[in-house]
Amino acid sequence: MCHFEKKAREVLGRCDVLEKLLAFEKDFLGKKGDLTSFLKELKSLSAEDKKKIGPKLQSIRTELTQVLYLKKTAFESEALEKQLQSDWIDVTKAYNLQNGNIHPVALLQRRIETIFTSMGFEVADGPEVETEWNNFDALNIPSTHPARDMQDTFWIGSDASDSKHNVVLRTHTSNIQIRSMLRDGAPVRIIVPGRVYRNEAVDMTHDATFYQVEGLLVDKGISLAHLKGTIETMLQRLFEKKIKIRFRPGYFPFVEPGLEVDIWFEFIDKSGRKRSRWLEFMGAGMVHPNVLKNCDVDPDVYSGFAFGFGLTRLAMLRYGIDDIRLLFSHKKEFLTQF
Ligand code: FA5
Repeated sequence: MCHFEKKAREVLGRCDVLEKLLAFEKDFLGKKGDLTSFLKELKSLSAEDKKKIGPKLQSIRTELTQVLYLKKTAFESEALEKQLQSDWIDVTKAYNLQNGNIHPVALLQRRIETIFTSMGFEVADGPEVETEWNNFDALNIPSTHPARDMQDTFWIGSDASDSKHNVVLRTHTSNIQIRSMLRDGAPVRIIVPGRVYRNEAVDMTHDATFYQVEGLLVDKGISLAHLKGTIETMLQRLFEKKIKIRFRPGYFPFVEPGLEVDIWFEFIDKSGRKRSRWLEFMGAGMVHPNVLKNCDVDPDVYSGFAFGFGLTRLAMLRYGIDDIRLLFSHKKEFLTQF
């Protein structure tokens, strides 16, 4: 038995692959294995020998079985690890992943922000869900004013008696003129790119949700000449060439005088001919004294200009898009062109 035990330990020690281990299990511990035969032979022994040898055989069996089990699980997990390594597949390859690209309106917004910040403007932001007072009244557009009809909006909640609590979707980014001056006073130099809403019939050039950029500069001694220089600089940097502009009288209740700014626009028509014409580009003017007063800024000390243009319309112009609806149609073929 001593000899058997020694041999079994040696063979088990030499089992360096799973196959050898399985062979050992069969030869020593299996149904017809050596140890099993010893155990069977116990029957023919005397009661005294049975007592002596039986427990010893059992303890050898337990020990060998345990070592065998430990070795077996080690080999199995090693084999599994190898298989996992060789069978590894990149499941993401099943998808045709493509890089996204920046939306043309966002692209233009970034360029405009870079241009204005280099001129010392800050980029301001604010809520799209706004009080009636910030969107209209404070901008010199009381509820009885006909200018309200030009910017019909979506009412979120209204009690008609209190414009500071009535809530609307903002119709323009001019609301941030009010918020900015009420918070920081003057001087102020900001641009406000952002989304605005109008209760509008949608067509090729009108959407009910679109983007604008507001500009506001208030300081001592500001005049229309500063406005002209600022707009010309922006256009020259945006279109990478000098752009001719002209001022026409325009009406916005929150500026006085109010202006429409046109740009001289050169383009190639459908028949391939070079064409040019004046194109309406933005509303602008000197900030109305009533607006300054509504924001606790003294109009006898400060003056300023404000302007606002449609960022979505500018994207159409810049990239030659003739239907505004394409921009937010989420069509990949269209959006990946920019
Ligand atoms: C305004 O919204 C004024 N707040 C602009 C302003 C600011 C004037 C500061 C003076 C001083 P207006 O309603 O014209 O103005 O809109 C400005 C621009 O938004 C338009 O020139 C146009 O480019 C764009 N826009 C207006 N309505 C739509 C629409 N439905 N869809 C797309 N773009 C539009």
